[in-house]
Amino acid sequence: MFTASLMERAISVLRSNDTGFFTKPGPNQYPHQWNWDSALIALGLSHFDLPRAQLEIRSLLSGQWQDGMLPHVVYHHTTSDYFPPASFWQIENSPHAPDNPTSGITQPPLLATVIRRMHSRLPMPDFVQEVYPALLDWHRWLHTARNADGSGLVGIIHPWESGTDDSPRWLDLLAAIQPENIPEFRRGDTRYVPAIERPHRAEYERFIHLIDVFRKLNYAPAELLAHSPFLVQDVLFNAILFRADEDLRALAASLGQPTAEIDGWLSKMRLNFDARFWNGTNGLYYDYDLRAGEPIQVNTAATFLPLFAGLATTKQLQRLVEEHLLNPREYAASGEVRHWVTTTARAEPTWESRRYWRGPVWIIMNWFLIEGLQRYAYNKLAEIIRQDTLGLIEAAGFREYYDARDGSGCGSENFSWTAALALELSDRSMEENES
Ligand code: 9WN
Repeated sequence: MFTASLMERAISVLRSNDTGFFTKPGPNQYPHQWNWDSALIALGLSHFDLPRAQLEIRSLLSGQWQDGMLPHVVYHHTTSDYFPPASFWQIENSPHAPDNPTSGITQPPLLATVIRRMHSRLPMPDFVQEVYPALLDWHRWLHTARNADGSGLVGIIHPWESGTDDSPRWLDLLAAIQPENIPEFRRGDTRYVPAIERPHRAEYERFIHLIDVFRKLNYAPAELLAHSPFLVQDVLFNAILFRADEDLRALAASLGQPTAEIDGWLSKMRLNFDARFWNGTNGLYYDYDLRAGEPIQVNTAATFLPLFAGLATTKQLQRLVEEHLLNPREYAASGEVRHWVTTTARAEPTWESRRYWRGPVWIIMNWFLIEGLQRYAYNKLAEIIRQDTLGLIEAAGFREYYDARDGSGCGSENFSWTAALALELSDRSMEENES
C-alpha cells in the first residue's frame, strides 16, 4: 500500500530542506538546525545517504557547548526571519558558549538512540568512535547540570526544552508566571501558519520572558536551577533520556569503553521513575512541577513514553492501553475522530483539534508509541497505528501535524521529520531489534 512514490517524495522533502550541511525542519517556518529534529532527520537520511546523515550529526554537534550542553537550535551563522534570532539569546554571556551561534537551552536527547539504530543496521564503528565523546558529554551534562533534586531524574527549564512546547501540561505553570518588562519581540511563526494552529500570545510572552531570565543569569546551570520560574521533571524528556542512556551504553560497549557511569545513571532513574511519575489511581504518568512540589495532572500522549523506554511494567502497560489508548473519549480513533493518536486526551478541556501541541496528531508521538508498543509485543495495535500514520501522510502530505478528525494537515508544509519518519515507518526492517 505504501508505495515507492511515498518514499521518493519523502526523500525529495529531505533533499529540498537540505542546506548542504544541515537540514531545516521546515522550509519557511524553521530555517535553522533543531536538535531532536536533526536526530530524526539523520535517521531518515540514513535510509538513502549515510554520509549525509553523518554530516547532519556532525553539524548538530558543532553547536555543542564546552560544558557538554547540546542546544535546541544551532543557527550556523545563517540569517532568517525566525524569532528569536541567534543574537536574542546572548549566549556570549556564558563562558561555555561555542563559536557557532546557538540557543541557550536543550531539547529531548534522541541522538544516541538514532546513532545506535543507524549503527545496528549499517555498522559504522569509526563514526561511533568519533561522536561518542560528544554524546557522553551531553548525557553527563544532563545528569549533573539538570539533576535538580538529586533523584537522577532531570529537570527542564523551558517548554521548548520539552519539544512539546504548547502542551496543556505547561499551561497552569506558565499562567502562574507574571512576566515584567518583556523584551520587545515580533513573532515570525504566524507569518507562515494560521494563528489558530500556533500558541497564543500569552504563552509566547512567557517563552520569551524565560529566555530573558536565563540570559541575565548567564546560563550558569546552578543559577538556572535556583531561579528559573519554570522547573519541571517531564515524563517524556526523562523517558527519552533513559532510553538514550541504554543506547549510549550499548555504543560504549561496542567500543570497549567503560559503562559504569552510565549504569549508575540508569539505575538511579529506574529507582525513582515510578515514585515520581506514576499515578496508580488514574493509571497515568504525570509530569512533576518542582517549583510547586506537585504533579501536573494533565493527560497527554507523553504518558505513553515510558513504553518507548521500556520502563513500564506489564500491569502499567495494560492500564495505559486499556484505560487510555483504547478509550474512545481519550485517544482511540473513534466517532468523529478518525486518526491515531491525538497529542492530548480528548477528555481534557484544553483539547483543540488544530492548535500545535494541544491536540493534533504529531508523527513523532505516533512513532514513539509504535516503537513502545512493539517493544512490549503489542504488534497488532502497533501495526494499526503504523498504517494509519502512513495513510495520513500519504493523503495530506508531509505536514508538521494533522487534524485527527479529518486528517487534514496543519502547521508547516514539507516538514522534515515527517518525511524522515515516513521512511523509517515504511521500512519493515524497523521491527528488528537492535543487537
Ligand atoms: C521552538 C522545529 C521545532 C520542534 C519543536 C516544535 C517547534 C519551535 C517553534 O518546532 O518548536 O523550538 O518555534 O515553535 O515544537 O518540537 O523541534 O521543528
